[in-house]
Amino acid sequence: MRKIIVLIPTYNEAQNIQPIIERTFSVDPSLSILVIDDNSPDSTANIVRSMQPNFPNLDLLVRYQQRGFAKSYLAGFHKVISDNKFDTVITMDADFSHDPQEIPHLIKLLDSGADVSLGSRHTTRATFPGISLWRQLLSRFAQRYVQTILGLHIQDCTTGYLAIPINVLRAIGLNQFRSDGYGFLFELKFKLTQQGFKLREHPVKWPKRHQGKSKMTNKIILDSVLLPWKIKFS
Ligand SMILES: Nc1nc2c(ncn2[C@@H]2O[C@H](COP(=O)(O)OP(=O)(O)OP(=O)(O)O)[C@@H](O)[C@H]2O)c(=O)[nH]1
Ligand SMILES: [Mg+2]
Repeated sequence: MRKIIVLIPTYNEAQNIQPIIERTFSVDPSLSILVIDDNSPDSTANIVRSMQPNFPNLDLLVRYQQRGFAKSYLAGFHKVISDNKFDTVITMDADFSHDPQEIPHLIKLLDSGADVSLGSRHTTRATFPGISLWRQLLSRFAQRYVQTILGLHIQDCTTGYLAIPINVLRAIGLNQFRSDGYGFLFELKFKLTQQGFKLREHPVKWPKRHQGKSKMTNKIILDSVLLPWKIKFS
């Protein structure tokens, strides 16, 4: 029986955090959850604290340094490795873009021999309820762009919905990441592939965020243009 922890990075997710935690535990009460919050001004962390008495498997890491998506995940990975209580990590957004009901499917792929499994949005069976055409096109363009530059043989290089065994995380060198934002997601897959790990994909829906604001900005999109080249030649 795997010991699984779901990592959820949050920045201003006060409207989503309670329902996503409840939904995740309803899928499998034996899961654990670690919320990694960047000291959100909307008090997301306080909502998590208020839930902890009812959910003993709910952990919280609040970061007070400069906020960052990649830094948050890396801090979460380091914590899970040093806690040494789990053997598998799931990475999942707080905003319901990743349906927790897919977790058992991601785990099934690991059990059937994948080193890492991905919830992929661009497979033929995936659907995009409520996602604007612009966002779908951007995501498809990013996929082609990153896939071509980094030579990744996967259909969703930018998905943030992954299941990763801890021994794989230990092997990839968590101190050598170049990216700070969402580019972390393709850098992670590049490192995994380079080290020979077998990535397998499970088609998932990609619903738009339930509540709250996106943290995606034009600057983030522009910064991501050079990043695949930097990663390739680093
Ligand atoms: N800790 C932390 N979490 C972040 C940061 N930026 C984004 N997140 C979280 O990362 C997840 C993905 O961010 P989103 O804003 O949903 O990005 P997206 O999915 O590309 O965009 P939308 O779904 O359109 O909102 C969410 O759970 C965010 O709260 C950050 O700087 N620090
Ligand atoms: Mg989102």
